[in-house]
Amino acid sequence: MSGRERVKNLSIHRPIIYGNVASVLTPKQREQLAATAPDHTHTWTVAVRSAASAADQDKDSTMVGGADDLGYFIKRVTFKLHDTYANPQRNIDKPPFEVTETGWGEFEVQIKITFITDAGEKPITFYHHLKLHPWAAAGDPEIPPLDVAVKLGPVHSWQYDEIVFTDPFNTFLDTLTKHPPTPLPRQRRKPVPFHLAHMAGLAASRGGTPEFTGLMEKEEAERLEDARRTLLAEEDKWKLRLIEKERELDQLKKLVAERGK
Ligand code: SLL
Repeated sequence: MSGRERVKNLSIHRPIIYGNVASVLTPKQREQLAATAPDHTHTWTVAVRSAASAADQDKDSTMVGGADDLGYFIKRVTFKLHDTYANPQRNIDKPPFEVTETGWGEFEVQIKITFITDAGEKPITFYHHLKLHPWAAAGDPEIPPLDVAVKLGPVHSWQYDEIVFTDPFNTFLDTLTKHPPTPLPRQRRKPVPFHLAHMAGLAASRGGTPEFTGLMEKEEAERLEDARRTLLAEEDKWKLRLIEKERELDQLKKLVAERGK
């Protein structure tokens, strides 16, 4: 058999991350924006990247993910920004799939990924809360002032996800298998900067430039498995309750019928 057809009962996935990094504007940057956007306080980059970070990164790099060029299966990423931005719909048609801007506020970014035509797949949409302000310590929701935030360094907020293609077209499957994703490292390769080490355990994106690892992937899988088990147990519990209630109802109906006699 030849020609383009779907390969049944097969699914293949590609790990991606989407999210943003943000930094407080330097005095020089603020000066440059004084005439056009005097209220802007931050510069940020929102992006869709491969999950693995490049191994040969500079130790000061704040780049998260992006080891692989995703252009082999992604045709376009559309970032829909807040309406306060000029041309809020930004279409990015080649890697890197990202938008860098300056601004003053956090908002929800709509991220639509369109696949190459050969994929024959519908676009998928993610939503990301653009994060500018430092992650609050537990129980302290205050936004620190800019002079404090600047000392904490860039703020990262990234989400790991896997794009799953089910019953892919044979030609698309070929394209995908020709581009295996860079595996995630088992553990973080970048040390957490000393002054942030006390926060390192709180969240994946705290304490320096984060990196997605195989260990995190495993932990996420375990969390999902736990959740699945809990759901199944809940389902069983409610099924039992339902059976009990149905029995009760039957008995009551019988009682009513007998009384009516
Ligand atoms: C808020 N929901 O009300 C948010 C909106 C808007 C962000 C944040 C600047 C745009 C521009 C900008 O940061 N907009 O001046 O081009 O807080």
